[in-house]
Amino acid sequence: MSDKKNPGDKASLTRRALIGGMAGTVLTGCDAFQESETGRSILFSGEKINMGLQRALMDRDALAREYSEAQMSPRFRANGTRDPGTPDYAAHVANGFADWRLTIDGRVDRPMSLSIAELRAMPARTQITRHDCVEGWSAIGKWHGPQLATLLKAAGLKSDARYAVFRCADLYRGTPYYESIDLIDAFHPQTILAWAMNGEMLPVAHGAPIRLRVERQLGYKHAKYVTGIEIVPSLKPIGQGQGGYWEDRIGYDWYAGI
Ligand SMILES: Nc1nc2c(c(=O)[nH]1)N[C@H]1C(S)=C(S)[C@@H](COP(=O)(O)O)O[C@H]1N2
Ligand SMILES: [Mo]
Repeated sequence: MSDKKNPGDKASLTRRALIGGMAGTVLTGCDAFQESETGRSILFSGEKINMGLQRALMDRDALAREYSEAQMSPRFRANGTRDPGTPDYAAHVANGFADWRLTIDGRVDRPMSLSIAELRAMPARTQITRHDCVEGWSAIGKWHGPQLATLLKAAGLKSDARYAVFRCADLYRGTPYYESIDLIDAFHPQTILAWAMNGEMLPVAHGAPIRLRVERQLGYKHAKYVTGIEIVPSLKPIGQGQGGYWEDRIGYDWYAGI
């Protein structure tokens, strides 16, 4: 069911194991975080290091809880955009997303453009997790797709890479939806680009043909209808600078960890 022997066992995912798996080709999430201005000021500001905060930060590689098939919600609500509804998107639906491309560019060594067939051919992870929307509902569903880490390792991050920005095909109230995460979440083993949900092709309402699952974060971070991933050194020039559609509009927290 999953590529981890025991996905619920936090001890099976030590920070060492996570870093070891990265083969030193890219900065690790934590190293990158500590090197970023924010990271350094949070971790090392003031006379005393706040050990509680530091421990909480270091725990960000812990796995989100995974559930059994029996625990899956009989109904999983769709929220936000339920169909991008543009002529362009309708054409993609009509031909089964055969021409959909996922681009990976920005601060990478090898910019990529992948078809859905190519994404479906990649090694994938399956996980049954609980989605928590900030509006106060939750649902447990099964997600399947390649780990984002696999794609980012293939693209190769440049040393100033700090965030992954997700571009979406839908306009929500006239503006393209977008979201962003840091490299700790980008390389988290449960961060996947899901192309299947509950054992079937990802439905339009839930973000077909691909959507982000970033299981340690609230629902609005889980970008649907993803067309591009841009690797950036800073979020300031993106949108209005707050890192996401709702962050820019109504001040939702950029870091929505759960
Ligand atoms: N592109 C895009 N992604 C999005 C949204 C959206 O409106 N557009 N809504 C977000 C919110 S608030 C939630 S709770 C989840 C809902 O995912 P679901 O429709 O699969 O339940 O998607 C998130 N990702
Ligand atoms: Mo949400």
